[in-house]
Formats: sequence, C-alpha cells, structure tokens
Amino acid sequence: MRVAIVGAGFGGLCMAVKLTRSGIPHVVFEKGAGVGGTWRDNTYPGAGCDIPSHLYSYSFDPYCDWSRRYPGQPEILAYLEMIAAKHGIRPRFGTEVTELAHDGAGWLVVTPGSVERFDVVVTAVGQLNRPHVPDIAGAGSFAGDAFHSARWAGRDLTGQRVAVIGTGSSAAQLIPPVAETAGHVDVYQRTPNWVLPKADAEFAPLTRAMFRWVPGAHRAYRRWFFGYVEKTLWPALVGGWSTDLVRQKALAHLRRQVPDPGLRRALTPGYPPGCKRVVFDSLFYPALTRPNVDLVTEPIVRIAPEGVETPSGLRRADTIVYATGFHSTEFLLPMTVTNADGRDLHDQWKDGAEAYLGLAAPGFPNLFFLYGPNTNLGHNSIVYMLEAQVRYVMGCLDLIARRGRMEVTEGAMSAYTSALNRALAATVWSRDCHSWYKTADGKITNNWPRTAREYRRITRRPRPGAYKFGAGR
Ligand code: N01
Repeated sequence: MRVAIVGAGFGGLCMAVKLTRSGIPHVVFEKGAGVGGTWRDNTYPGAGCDIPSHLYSYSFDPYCDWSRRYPGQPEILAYLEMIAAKHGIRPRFGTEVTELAHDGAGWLVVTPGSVERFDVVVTAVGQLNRPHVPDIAGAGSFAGDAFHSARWAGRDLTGQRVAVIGTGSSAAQLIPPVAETAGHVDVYQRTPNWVLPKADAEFAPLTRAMFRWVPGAHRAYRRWFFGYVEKTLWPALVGGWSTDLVRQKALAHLRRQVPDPGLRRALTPGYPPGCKRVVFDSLFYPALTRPNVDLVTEPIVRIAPEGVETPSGLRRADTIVYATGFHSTEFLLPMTVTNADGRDLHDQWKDGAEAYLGLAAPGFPNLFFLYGPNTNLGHNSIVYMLEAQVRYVMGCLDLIARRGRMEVTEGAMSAYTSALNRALAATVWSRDCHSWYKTADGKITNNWPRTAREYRRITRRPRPGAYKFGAGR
C-alpha cells in the first residue's frame, strides 16, 4: 500500500511519523520550502500560539523544554523541524498538489511536473492556509507596501505610518511589537472581539528544569491543564453555563487595561463571547492606548495611493497590513478532487463542506482529511485532535489492507451530519455574528461542537459498519 500525504504541517508530519513507524511507504507533498505549515508561514512580529506550550507538542514526542508558558512561532517551528529530522521525514518540497483524481485503480496525485498513483491519500492542508485579502475599492492603486499578515517576509516597519486592517488574533499579536517601532499605527476595526488575558511569561529556570528532568512532571502538568481547559473553557466558549463568567472576565480585562471610556466602548463587542474566536492577549489593549496608535472604527470607503479613506477623510499610510484572516471555509481549494465517476468533491460541498467525523466523504474512497470540516476547536489544542485523526486513519489503513478499498456510506454520513447539526445549533457559534467558523450562508463548517476528549473517544477506531468495501485497494 502506498500513501500520499498532502502538507507537512502538524497534521502531515504526525501522519508521516506513524506511517514511517509502521513501515508503510508514503510520500509527503509540500508546496512550501520547509515543514511547519502555518508555523512556517506566519512569521509576523509577535506570532505565537495562545494554547499553553505544554499542550502544543505530540504526545509521542513531547517537547518538555519550552522557554515560555505560551510558545512563540520560532520555537514551534524549531520543534516541527526537529520532528521531521528525528524521524527522517523528507517531504517533496516546492511540490504543490493541484489535483487528486481517482482513475478506478487508485488516486492520481497531480503536481505541476508529475502524475503519480497512490492507494490512499491523506490531506493535511490546514483550515487557515490561504490568506484572505478583501477586495477593497482602490486597493491596487496604493503606492506603498501592502501585504497579508501571513506573508510578512522579514519586513521592518520602523518609523513608518502603518495601517493594520482587522483586529483578530493575528492583528492582536502583531500590533503591539509593530507599534513599538512604527511612527504611527492606524488600527481599522470592523467588529470588536472579546479579549481574555493571556498570562504569558518565560518559565523560571527551575520550572523549566523540572519539566525537563523530573520524570512525569511534563506529562502530569499536561494532563492537568488539558482537563482544566476541557472543563472550564469548553462550556464557556460553546455557549454553556460559564459564558457569562467569560464576559465578566473579558470586561474586567478591558476595564483594567483601557482607562478611556470612549475607547472602551469602541472595543466592547455586541455579541456573546465565543461566537467569534476569542482573542487571548494581554498586550493588545495596552498597545491601543499608546499615543502613536489610533483605533479607527469608521468603515473603510476605499484605498487611495496615499492611504486609507474613511467617511471622515484620508488617513495616510506608508504600509498596509491585511490582518484579514483566511479562506477558512473553502476546504482543500485550490486543489480539484474528482472520483472515478468524475464527481467533483467541491460540487458535493457547494453548500458547505461536510465529512464523516471530519475525515471522509461519501463517494471518495480511500481519501482522508486531517483537520477537515468541523474539527477545529475554539478552546483546546489542535494537536490533540490531529493525533486522534491520525490514529483513526491508521485504523482505516488496517481495514483497507484486510477488506479492500473503503468508502463511508451515505447512511453513516447523514446520521452523523444530523447529530452534528443538532449539536452545532445549540452552540454560541450559530448566534448572530460573522466569523471564520461559518460560510456566508451561516453554515458552521469549521468547528467541532463537543469536547476534544469526546472527539477522541468517537474516533478511537473506525467502525466497519459505517463503510462499504470494494475490490482492490
Ligand atoms: O483572522 P480573523 P486572524 N474590512 O479571521 C477583519 C488563528 N490564530 O488571522 O470580524 C475590514 O480572526 C475581520 O473583521 P470582522 C485563530 O484561530 C491563532 O486574526 O470580520 N476588516 C477581523 O477583524 C484565529 O481566530 C493564533 O468584522 C476586515 C480580521 O479582519 C485565526 O487564526 C494566532 C475585512 C480577520 O480576523 C484567524 O485569525 C493567530 C474587511 N473587508 C491566529 N475583512 C494562535 O495563537 C476581514 N476583516 C493559535
């Protein structure tokens, strides 16, 4: 059996490690020049993770020597590079998969210079991999430098007048360090976010040494933290009993950090916490109170060669940073995926992507998605979800070896979707707010509505009854 993996980020590397350990031949296709996925792409100043460090490495290869409570991008990327080197994973870099097509005998994996057949394909391309740059009138006429937050490429904005469009997690992380050296920063906010404090700090040398050298310390801390996040954050961020506590905590954070009542009002959201992804940050609000930073809440009318226009006039800028998010609901694009009957997966998904357990789609045998539809978490580490998915796919490979090509049935898919939709309808994400969790029509395609532990439980092993098996692989 030969397996193709598309993507060498957290998901693709995890899959490759497990296949390597099992001796299953595989190829990792990676369009970029290195491993790391989102942690290779997002190099803006301040880039880091708002999930505690000790939850952010694989359980089978835990990193115990984190320098901080919340890991920065360079440290996460170094960890993933270490994983690839340690397990001898050598992706084909600079090789973008443009098409997956089943020809009846197997999956043809098409790249600009090659076509190769595999028995099984596992996609691991992430949900936040394609930058979204809004189509603002006049954007092309801007005379300065304009770029997306995920395409920073080492720029230094010292002394410049900077316009940052967007106030999501990326903007909240990059604005504080940029404001320290820029001449002036205008922050264009369309919708305020709920912001919770992030108690980041370097680990004291003794604490760091304990995690590194005391047997079991890291594992015990990780287990405790995981349980804490599941019990407290999950019910709060899906709209459960503790949502009001989050609101109170966020409002207290805002009061503590922003003395000006006018600015505070502008930063206070009008929708329930959790409806959009909560921002965890303790540096964002203080940055907005700096004399060289303005929060602009008026709508952007157009972009002119000299800067950004609002109804009150032109605000000059040398550089525009689009911290405007990603094409999060367009799963797998721009790849085309067709089955042996010529059916296009994106036609099947035209009303919003759906997959059984987020992992498989009817009509598309031996094709598995990591971090697929409805497997994102608003509260816990995605690494945990990815490991559950990889374990499930390994179970599927075992079934394929014994029973032949496998394809999830329409019945299993529709029963799963009905239960998922019922659970999603009860969450705060379905309420009246715009977020990257849902399509323009309001279908929630990204988030998993239950706890991470529950997801792991239901993906413990594939249920053969949910699949039909065909001849050959
Ligand atoms: O993107 P976003 P992000 N005119 O989609 C605004 C993860 N992440 O890159 O809210 C004006 O959240 C948009 O406004 P509105 C994390 O899961 C994790 O910041 O749509 N503004 C919003 O303010 C996060 O949630 C870490 O009204 C426009 C912003 O742009 C996810 O990545 C760190 C606009 C987009 O916010 C995405 O975060 C960083 C327009 N036309 C990111 N279009 C960790 O720590 C969009 N906006 C793990």
